[in-house]
Amino acid sequence: MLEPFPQPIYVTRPFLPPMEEMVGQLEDIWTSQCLTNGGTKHAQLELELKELLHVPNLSLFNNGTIALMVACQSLRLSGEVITTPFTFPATPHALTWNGIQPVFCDIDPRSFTLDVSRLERMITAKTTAILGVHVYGMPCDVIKIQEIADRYGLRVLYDAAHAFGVAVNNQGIGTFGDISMFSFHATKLFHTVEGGALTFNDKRLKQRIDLLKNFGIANEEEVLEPGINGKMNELQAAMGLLVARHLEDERSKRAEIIQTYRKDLSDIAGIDLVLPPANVDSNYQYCVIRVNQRLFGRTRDELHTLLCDYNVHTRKYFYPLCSDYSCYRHLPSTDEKNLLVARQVVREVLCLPLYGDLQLPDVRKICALIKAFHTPVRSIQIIEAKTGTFANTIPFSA
Ligand code: T4K
Repeated sequence: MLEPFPQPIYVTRPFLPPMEEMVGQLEDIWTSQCLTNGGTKHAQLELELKELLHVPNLSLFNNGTIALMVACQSLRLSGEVITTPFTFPATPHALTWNGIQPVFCDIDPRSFTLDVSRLERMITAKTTAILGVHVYGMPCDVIKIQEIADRYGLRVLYDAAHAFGVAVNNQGIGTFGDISMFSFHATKLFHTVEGGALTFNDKRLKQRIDLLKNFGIANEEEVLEPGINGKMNELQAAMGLLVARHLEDERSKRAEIIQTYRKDLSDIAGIDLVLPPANVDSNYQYCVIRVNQRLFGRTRDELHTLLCDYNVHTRKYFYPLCSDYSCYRHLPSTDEKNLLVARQVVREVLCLPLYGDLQLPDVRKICALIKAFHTPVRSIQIIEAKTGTFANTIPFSA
């Protein structure tokens, strides 16, 4: 008999370094009296992250959304930008805040990222860029996207909010396209409480990006552009330095949890664990399953509610599609027929709890619950009116 968990199990929990390590960082900050506007912690974190992410250039930000907005400004994007509807609201909103119209392209049924076979037909005379999202840390088809962008003279941006530490064929994910944005929100594998970064290959961008995130201030007497406040402060940077120290430990614990899910979910019909292809180094940011209602016997929404009743709080990331938000529904690209795959995927995916402190027996229990909720192909027994005996058994799927 499976009992509900006594305490809520959330989809994630932030990694917290030992408190005494943070106290040491705070002492440094108190001594320096430098709290923000580019202190030593900030400088050190930029250096460390360039190495960790295997990128040549990096600028830190106070969060990923502002970073993405600045990325658009730094490339002077305008008109229309093609992106995915299967993402967090920050992706299209960063475009809209720049006066750019998001154009939603359907997604690939396996990677859930932009379907490159449909990209070209979304390009118009107003298109200035493609904004791919490495959703759940699953890389976009970076090679084909670049080919298409080069053919049409478009810029390429990546929302790599979920992709810290991901590599494709041993190449850091932040080296593809013109600019990539990483989120360092508390819910991410690597975090600075709130925070983010832009990475880019062209070193000339560094000066412009750093100018834009500091109000456009060049020096005490010159303001060159209408910039914004996107600066990461010293307390955020200090947290980042500590989280970085423990990153590999957190990542390997998550890898073990994913292996446990993989094993225990493998024999449940209609439940597929979503995993990246073999040439990708995963960061284990999310544990995503896809629910096939016909085989599992229940919908994704039913499974979500049932788990909730047992105190397991999964998330339907990223339902609803951005194209279904009231602020975007009027756009031509939100047409039902344009987004068939995204519409199906968004009804079938569920993010299960995943964080380093999640105990393996709890993972096994979550899997056992899912197994218990599985309703095999049901049978209706039709009783013949005349004889009262069982005449037939008709299998059907829900
Ligand atoms: N692009 C993409 C593709 C993104 O996914 C995101 C952010 C962005 C851009 C923007 O980056 P940032 O500007 O945020 O850097 C969370 C995060 O707030 C958000 O950063 C993230 N994506 C998104 C996928 O997840 P919510 O609204 O789901 O968070 P919340 O508060 O419901 O937290 C989820 C669970 O985590 C809670 O049930 C409990 C646990 N939790 C959360 C926090 C904040 C804790 O245990 N402690 C905590 O402090 O958005």
